[in-house]
Amino acid sequence: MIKVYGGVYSRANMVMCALEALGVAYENIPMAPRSEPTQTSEYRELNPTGKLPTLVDGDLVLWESQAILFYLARKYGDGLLWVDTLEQEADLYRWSLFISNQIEVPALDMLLAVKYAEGKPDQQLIDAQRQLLNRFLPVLETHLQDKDYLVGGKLTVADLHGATVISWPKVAGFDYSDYPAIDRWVGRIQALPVQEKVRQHA
Ligand SMILES: N[C@@H](CCC(=O)N[C@@H](CS)C(=O)NCC(=O)O)C(=O)O
Repeated sequence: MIKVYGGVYSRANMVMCALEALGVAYENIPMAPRSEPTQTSEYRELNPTGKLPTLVDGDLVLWESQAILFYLARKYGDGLLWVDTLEQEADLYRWSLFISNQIEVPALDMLLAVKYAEGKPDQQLIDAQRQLLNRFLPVLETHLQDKDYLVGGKLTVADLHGATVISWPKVAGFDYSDYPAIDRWVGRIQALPVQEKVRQHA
């Protein structure tokens, strides 16, 4: 059976949501980021970065969450969570990579700056991340204005990854009122029944 290393409060969440949506059985090995089990030689043999998630599917050992999502949709989707044409596939890569290259770092840094601040968040750092987010979020806002999903008019792995990343600054208090289309899209993806199923692993 497929194994997913990483708990629900890590990027393994997206991987489990994809597996639930695809109806593929899996075993979850819940590990917290930077926890001791992620630093063992056994785990590092699977994932030399010591990070989460890692997927094991038969002989295939795969890390990097987007690579895992693309693999699962292509291998098990039969059209689900993926797009139908090469052009749409290019569009899926475009939006997924745009989010991971331009938005993921400031989104995560903002979340961590608040989560580990022990009541004293570094306001300068948070303001710098806010500036970066405000540079790129308008592009996504315009794109989503007339769409329910990022690409192809259907739910894909790009939505599962993207909406998770975009939700992190909100936890840190980032105000999305200037980005109503993004806010609606994140809410739509977070309300998917698969999200509730995965939360039950918590
Ligand atoms: N680009 C990697 C990032 C992986 C990552 O940073 N995972 C977090 C958990 S969500 C982690 O394990 N962090 C531990 C660390 O930074 O050492 C991916 O998408 O898989």
